[in-house]
Amino acid sequence: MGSDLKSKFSEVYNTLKSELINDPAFEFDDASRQWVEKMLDYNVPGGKLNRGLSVVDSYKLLKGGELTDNEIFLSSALGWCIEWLQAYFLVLDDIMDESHTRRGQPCWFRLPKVGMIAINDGIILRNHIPRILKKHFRTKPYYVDLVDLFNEVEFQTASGQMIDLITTLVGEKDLSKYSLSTHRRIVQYKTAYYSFYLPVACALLMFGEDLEKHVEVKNVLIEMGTYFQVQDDYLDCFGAPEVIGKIGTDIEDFKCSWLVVKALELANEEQKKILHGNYGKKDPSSVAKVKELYHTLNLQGVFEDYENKSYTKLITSIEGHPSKSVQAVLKSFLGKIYKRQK
Ligand code: DMA
Ligand code: MG
Ligand code: MG
Ligand code: MG
Repeated sequence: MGSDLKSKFSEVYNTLKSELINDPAFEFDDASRQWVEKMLDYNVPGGKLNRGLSVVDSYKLLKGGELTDNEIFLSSALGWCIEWLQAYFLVLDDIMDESHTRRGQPCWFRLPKVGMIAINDGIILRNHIPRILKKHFRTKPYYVDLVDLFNEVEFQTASGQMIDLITTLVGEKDLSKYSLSTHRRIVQYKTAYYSFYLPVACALLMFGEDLEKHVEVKNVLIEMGTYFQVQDDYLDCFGAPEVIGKIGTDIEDFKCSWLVVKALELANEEQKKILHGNYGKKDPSSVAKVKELYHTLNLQGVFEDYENKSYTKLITSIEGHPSKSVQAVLKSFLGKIYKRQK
């Protein structure tokens, strides 16, 4: 994607922010306006912006030609709605996962002046989305479908987060209950819908398409999202914190991560004992023992193999699609995440 579209995308953030800050709710109230501005700047634009930019990118590939200024603005605004949704989920996810850093800075709730106000900030972020949609898309023929899409995907993500969180209770009782099928269900719901299906679905709706006719596209995107979250699980342990911008907590948190599922699959009885005795413990020596076992089991190699196989499978599914422009959308998205380090 051209740097011109990227800088236009960033400009749209400033427009949307100033509209939200100048809400009548904060009239004559500088303190509230400043809080919202700081909260947005801290939590919304600092990521890779893959999801948001993908809406613009996908729309351009569907159209197959240059975009008008209005099309750039509208596709960017939809992209930002996804970035807002992501910010909302991450602010709350970091509280629930007891994380320390995000995007190379302390998690929002870790700031002394913020603390549990972050919960309400998450709710504010969530409430900004329908306001953006109403302001810019109310008169569009696809407005109802757009609102419905965001509602559905938010529900799916929150459900995935719930399954992610309550599954740790199962694991605490009996770690051997963690399986690839449980993992799959968690990541499909908590990550794949909002990160992969939503950006392309937004572009399709804006292009005048009926989402019901694109079930195949949806299936490929969910596969891609699953692969993306396996990468996230892998990087939680093997990624460099200064590159991924966050310190992993999956081992401490007893998470049903792809790594622990693979470890359980490959471990002998002796090694299983190490897992059962150390997984989900906060003390650094337990965490180190789990990591050492991951190394012994060569989970880096197992992951590399998974990554190569997933890529081949995804490319094959994509090339089976009848439309060349849809193929281009999917390949572009896959290219952004294949072998990612962050
Ligand atoms: C996060 O899963 C999913 C959502 C919906 C925020 P995670 O806790 O593994 O994400 P991260 O590693 O970024 O904290
Ligand atoms: Mg987390
Ligand atoms: Mg989480
Ligand atoms: Mg993670």
